[in-house]
Amino acid sequence: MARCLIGCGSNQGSRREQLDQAIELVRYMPGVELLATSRLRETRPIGGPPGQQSFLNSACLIETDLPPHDVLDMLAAVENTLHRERGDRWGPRTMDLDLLLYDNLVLDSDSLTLPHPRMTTRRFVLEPCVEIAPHLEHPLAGCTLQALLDNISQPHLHVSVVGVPGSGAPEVAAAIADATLARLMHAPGPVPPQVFGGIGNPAVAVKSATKNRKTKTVASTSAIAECDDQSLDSDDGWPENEWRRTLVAYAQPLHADVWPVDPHGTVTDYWLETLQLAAGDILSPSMRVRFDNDFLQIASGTMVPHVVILLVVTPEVLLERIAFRAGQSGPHTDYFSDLLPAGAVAGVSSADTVTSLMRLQSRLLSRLRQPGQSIGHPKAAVVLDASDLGQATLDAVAAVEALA
Ligand code: PH2
Ligand code: MG
Ligand code: MG
Repeated sequence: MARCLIGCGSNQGSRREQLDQAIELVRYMPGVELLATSRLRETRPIGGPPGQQSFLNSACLIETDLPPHDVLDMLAAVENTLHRERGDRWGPRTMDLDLLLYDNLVLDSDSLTLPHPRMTTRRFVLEPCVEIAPHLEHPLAGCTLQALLDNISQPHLHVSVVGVPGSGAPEVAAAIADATLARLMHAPGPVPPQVFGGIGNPAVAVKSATKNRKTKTVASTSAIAECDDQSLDSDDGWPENEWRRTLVAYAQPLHADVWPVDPHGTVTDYWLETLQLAAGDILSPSMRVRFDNDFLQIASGTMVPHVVILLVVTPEVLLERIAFRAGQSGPHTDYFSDLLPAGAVAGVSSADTVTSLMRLQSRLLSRLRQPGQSIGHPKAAVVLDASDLGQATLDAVAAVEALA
C-alpha cells in the first residue's frame, strides 16, 4: 500500500460542488482508501492567461495499491468526469487533480514527475497539504511539508536564480525583482574565466592559460596569467588566490549579519554552490581538498537561498548566445554579458566552452535533485527551461508569485 498526496483545484464552473464531487469519486475508486481531506481555500490564480477566476484549492491523502501511473490515470478519469477541457497551459479548469507525492518515490518519466516539481514553491499547494499531513516527508527536500511551508513563510525571502553563463539568470532575476519589488543582487564581479571557460580537463585548462600568457591576448586581470608556467605545471600554481577572492566577494553580501529583515525579500542571480560545483570539474583532487576546506570556511554563516530557480538551456541555445555576444562589439546590450568571461580564454573554442558549461549545468541539476539533508541544501527548487527567455521569465515570475 502506498500513501499518496493529491492537490485539488478548480476555477471554472461550480467550484465547490465540483471539488466535493471529485473527492466522492476518488473515495469510491476501487483500490483507493480516502484518509483525509483538507478544507477549501480561495486563492488568486498564478500564471496562465490573464483574467482568470480565482481558484478554490484543497488537498487529500489516500492509501492505494495502485501503481503510480494508474493513480495518475485514475485522477485524469475523475477530471474528465468533471468536464475538464485540456486547452491552454495553466488555463481555467473545472477540475485539476495533481499527484504530489507517492510515498517516498522519486521519479522522472514523460508523463509523471514525483514529487510534483512545483509543489515546494506553491503556497496554494502547501497550505492545504500541511493541514492534513504536516509531518509527511518530502523525499527531495529532506524535510517535512510543515518545514517547506515555514521555508516560504520567512519574513525576508531569498530567491536565487541560477544557471550557467548564458542561461539568462541575471536577466530573469532582474525581471523577478521588477515584478515583486524585491531587492536585486547581482553577482559581485566576474568569475575567473577559468571557472566557466576553462574546460573540465585541468591539463587543457593549464595549456590554454599558458597560451594566453605567452600570446598576451588576455589582460592580467586573470590571476592565472600571473602565475609562472612552472607552478602551473606543478599543480600548486592554480590561482588559489583568485578563487579565494571570488569566493569571499560572493559570500560577503550573503552573510547573515548583513542580511536585511524587511518584507520584500532579495533576488540574487548567483549561488555560492555553483562555484563549488565548477571547482569540482576543474581542480585536481589535491587542489580540490584545499578548495573544499576554503569553501566550507568562507561559506559558513552565509544565507542558503530559500528558493533556487535553475534555468536550463540546450547546447544549441548556448552556442547561439555565445555567437550573439561575440557579434556585439561594445556595450550595446546587457544580454548574456555573463558569457564574456567564459569566452575570454583565448584558444578555447565555443564548442569546448559549451561542453564545459553543459557539464556544470548537469552538476547543478543533480545537486538540486539529490535528496538533501545538508545545511547548504535549499528546501525549495524549481527547474525551468530557459531556451525561450520570455517564457522562462513568465514562469519564474509565476513561481515567485506562488510563494506569497
Ligand atoms: N494551478 C495551476 C496554475 N495556477 N493558481 C492557483 N491559485 N491555484 C491552482 O491550483 C493553480 C494556479 C496549474 O495547475
Ligand atoms: Mg495543477
Ligand atoms: Mg494538473
